Amino acid sequence: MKKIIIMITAVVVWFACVIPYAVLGTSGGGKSGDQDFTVLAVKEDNVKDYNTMPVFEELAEDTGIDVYWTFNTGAQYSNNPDPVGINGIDAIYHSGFSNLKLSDYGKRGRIVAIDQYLDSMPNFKKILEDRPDIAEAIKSPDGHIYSLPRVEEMGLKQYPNILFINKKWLEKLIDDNNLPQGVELEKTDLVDGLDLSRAQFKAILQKFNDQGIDFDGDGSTTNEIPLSFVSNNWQGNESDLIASFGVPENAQHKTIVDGKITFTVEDDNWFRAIQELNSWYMEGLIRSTSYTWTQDDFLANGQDGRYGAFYWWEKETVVKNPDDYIIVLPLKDDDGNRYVGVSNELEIEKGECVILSSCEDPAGLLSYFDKFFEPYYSAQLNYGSKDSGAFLPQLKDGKMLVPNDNHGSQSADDFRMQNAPYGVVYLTDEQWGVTVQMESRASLRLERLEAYVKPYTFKGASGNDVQSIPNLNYTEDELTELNTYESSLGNNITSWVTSAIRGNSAPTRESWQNFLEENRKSIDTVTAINQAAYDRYLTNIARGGNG
Ligand SMILES: [Ca+2]
Repeated sequence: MKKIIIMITAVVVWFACVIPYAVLGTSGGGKSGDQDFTVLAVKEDNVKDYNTMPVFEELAEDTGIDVYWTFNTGAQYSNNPDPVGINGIDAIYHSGFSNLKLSDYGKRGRIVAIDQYLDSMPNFKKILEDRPDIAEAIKSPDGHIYSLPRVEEMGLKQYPNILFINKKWLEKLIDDNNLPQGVELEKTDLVDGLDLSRAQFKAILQKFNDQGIDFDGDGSTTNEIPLSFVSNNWQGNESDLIASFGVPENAQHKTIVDGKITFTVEDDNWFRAIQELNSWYMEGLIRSTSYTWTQDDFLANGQDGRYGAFYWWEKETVVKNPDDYIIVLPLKDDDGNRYVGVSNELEIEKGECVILSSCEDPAGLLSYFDKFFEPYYSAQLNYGSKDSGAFLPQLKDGKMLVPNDNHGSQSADDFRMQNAPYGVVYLTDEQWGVTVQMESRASLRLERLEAYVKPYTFKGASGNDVQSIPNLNYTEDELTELNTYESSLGNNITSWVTSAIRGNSAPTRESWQNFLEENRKSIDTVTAINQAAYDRYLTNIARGGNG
């Protein structure tokens, strides 16, 4: 009945007045009112309507379950303080709920405990049996599972920064006999894996910043940007520049060294890095934009061809002339060593999809979503529908989907952005090369990481690589405490770092110590809670996820 009401405009107006933030009016096209379920998906307008995507049509045919999709943009959705209160929907796809929200809504009975419906979910049930780490990662404090996860294991996310440098600009320095002192390069050296110390790299950036040279040849000698990145972004940030000083930096300034949760900001090498970056900033080698712009701004500006060097996930999306850029090995520190940190970006993501308690047939709806975990559907959700041309028409070896990289004038990125709904997928290590071939750019990135980045992962005193912090499972009290301390600590660190680097003089040791002192309680609390949760995680994984 509720679904029919949605169709009646007059009622919609009344409804929207009574219940602000109702989902009404944001729906896709053509609902006939006879669908089995209505699911709200958070998506931007440039992503195609799920209701007409071939993969969802195929799912409907396969399961006999008809789902009507309605949409919120990210902005609409984030303005809604209580999306679970939206009338007329059975589930939220791309809910993005935090641990705290999942636990809170679950405890109050507003979203469904999915683990109670495993009999209707053979695929998900098997995943939980086969992968105790995933089971552990997606549980809430009360032991229930309140959301369907996204799992995509490619080994890419841990290393989100590669340093690229403009080969043409280096060639110009060589041609003009203008290489900085201490840098000896032949043109034949200018290939992927360029070996530079941080001091040499800085000297090259100083040349790129030389106001007398028009490196990009556009007629202006002052618009070159020596080094570019997006501070505080999940990828393409300056973490590995800081790491080059001998500290396992990442975007959260937090990592696992020898089994211990560790904040990098307390490390003397971290402070030395911030001091040095202040000098790079004052010299104009890095610009204020790197601290203020979004990743879209960074990508748009890269098209102008004025980046001498940049950190990013891959070069192909940043610049129009990727062949002109080569990979620099992680910069050598004064002691001759190279270091990179690992990010905390996870390949198991919680909170992708929640079922509302108002759903009249959770088992039915979950049996539909259970199909999403099959490689054939996961691949299409992740890359776009087979019938939209996301894959080559022929299966390789009779069973493997091969992504189609050729979309005419449309870039692979644009195609995927418009055609792939993402969300609940299960693409694990063992799927690649068996049921789905990795996208060529993903496998290229993996090759680059293996050759030029991963070998330099920071090692603890034990000789083991530092590790990402996995999805940790917190108690309710811990979640509440983290809510109090964690995000404010993150903001404080960002704000101190940004003003220290962009200051008119290098930050003093005293100001750093004061900053640490002011945040001591937060640092210690977050560390202790993370550590306790990590220790439990290790115990539970060892027990096979039955804890
Ligand atoms: Ca220029």
